[in-house]
Amino acid sequence: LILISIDGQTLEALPEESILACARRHGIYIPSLCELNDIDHAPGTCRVCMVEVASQDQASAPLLAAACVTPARPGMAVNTHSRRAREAQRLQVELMLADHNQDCATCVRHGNCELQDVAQFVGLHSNRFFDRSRAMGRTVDRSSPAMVRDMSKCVRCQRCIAICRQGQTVDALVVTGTGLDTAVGLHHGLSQAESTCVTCGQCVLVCPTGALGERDETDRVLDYLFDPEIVTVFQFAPAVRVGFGEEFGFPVGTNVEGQIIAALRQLGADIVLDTNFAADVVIMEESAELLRRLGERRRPTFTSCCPAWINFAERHYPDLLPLLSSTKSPQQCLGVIAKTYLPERMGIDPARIRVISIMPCVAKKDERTRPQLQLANGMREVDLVLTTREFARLLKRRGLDLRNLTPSTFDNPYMSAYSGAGAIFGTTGGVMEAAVRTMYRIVNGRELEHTEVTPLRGFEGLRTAAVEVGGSVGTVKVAMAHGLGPTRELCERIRAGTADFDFIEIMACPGGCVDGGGNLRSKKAYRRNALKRRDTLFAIDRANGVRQSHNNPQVQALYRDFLEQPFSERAHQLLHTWYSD
Ligand code: HC0
Ligand code: SF4
Repeated sequence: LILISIDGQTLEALPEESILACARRHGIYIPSLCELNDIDHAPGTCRVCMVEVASQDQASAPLLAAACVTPARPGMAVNTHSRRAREAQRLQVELMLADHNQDCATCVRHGNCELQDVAQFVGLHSNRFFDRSRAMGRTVDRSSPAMVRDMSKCVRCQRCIAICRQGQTVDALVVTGTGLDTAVGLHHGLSQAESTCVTCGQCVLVCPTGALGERDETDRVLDYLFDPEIVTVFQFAPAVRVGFGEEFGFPVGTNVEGQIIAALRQLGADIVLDTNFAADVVIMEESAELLRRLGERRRPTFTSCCPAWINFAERHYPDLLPLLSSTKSPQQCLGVIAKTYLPERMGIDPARIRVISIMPCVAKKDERTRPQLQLANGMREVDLVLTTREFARLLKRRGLDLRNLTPSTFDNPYMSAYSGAGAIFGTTGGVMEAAVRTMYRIVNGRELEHTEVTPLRGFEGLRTAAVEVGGSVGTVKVAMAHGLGPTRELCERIRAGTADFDFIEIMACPGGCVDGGGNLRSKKAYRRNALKRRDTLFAIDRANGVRQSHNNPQVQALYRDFLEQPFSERAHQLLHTWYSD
């Protein structure tokens, strides 16, 4: 038993526990910035968590120590708010702000910044050392179509490096320079676009300030909305409806689909469609593709709807690219169908249409700029992508509060209905389960008896299962990975020839899209809400009268009136793509 005293209270500490962790566990607040417990990160670089520790012999003066890296020892007496501790904490924040971009009002993180929080906590009212030329001389990397890396706002906490290196195993980021020139950069001095970064956005989720963020495109959306010549077509992803309410004070995991539709109409959207509809279309194409490949004994097949996974495969495992399904992602399929089939049905000039996606994803922004994802006339399939964070900003810019809106429903008769299978795309294992439901029907001519394929629903980073599809196909061996650490493990096994799978689902973000890198940011927390959001997706599926993609009546109409059948010449031309190594 380790007993220590913090601010006069005798408390029990765990073996190897730091003063900070012990204090936090007992509800005592010590300001901190670089540390992030959820990813086991305590580099001791910011030193905001300074506390006074009485010396054991009582003879000498108390020592100042950083609470995050000082282990609790028996008999230790800690003071978190003596005058000396408070002054040390304040000095650290002041020094950190000495070369920090002070233009807070223009920062994407304004009002939601952990540095602002600690500055308030330590009572910093002025900055004696601010050096504008040093702060503003730091690198701002805008090379990526998806992300901006602004080193004038970096506090060198290294959380981004930790999540990219240990969490995602991409290891794109590295500490550069020394002393006052210390910064975070890409290996070999490359820009974000040239580097091995796959724009998964996990580093953005853990950044405490506005140093990392998506490329903000809210203004371009407003331009489209206010242009009378343009027909704005919005889509939002499966996971957005269960992760967005939190920004406006709804409980975690609340389904705010109806409020999002209402908000889009208030913004002036001309047509509101659902990415879930396109997820059903993807299942039609992907299941047919998979069965065809199984017939040709080509295995395994990887899903290809997650754009950060495509980036990862292209940059880290190009030899595996032939294994990826050629079916485009739901975001892109929706864009294509909205610029071909929809205008034909609705009598709109396709040249006037702009498709705008709202995604819990950063990589969807660079997916839409891929040269191979254009229509034959050079039009982009998708014109703009907003992350969930930008969508929240957009609503605030227009004075809209989700709580004050009466939920609405989709009303487009061609591209907004979805099945339960489309809805569960937003969580790990969802694409696999949706595909199994449809493959079973194709092979057996009847529906799967137990619609919910529970063996696919675990949450471990890498899961495997054997699914009985029957008929000529028999048992299908499947694997599902979420997060790029488990994905790398699987890719290595495939490369080495030691894996035996038919179909593999990959989601680059740990948790899948419900915890995607474009989602709302939390402070001092990482990945706490995925399971509640996922439960709501499963509930949406359960409540849906139509649970299989092939039974979606609007999907049936699309094939009857336009595409003919999965893999028809037109379907192939519009809904399939290729990857570049
Ligand atoms: Fe996803 Fe998707 S499920 S990647 O996670 O497949 O972002 O939600 O929109 O495209 O549908 C994200 C979520 C999507 C796509 C879909 C897929
Ligand atoms: Fe690493 Fe992902 Fe951040 Fe790129 S976006 S630097 S891959 S964590």
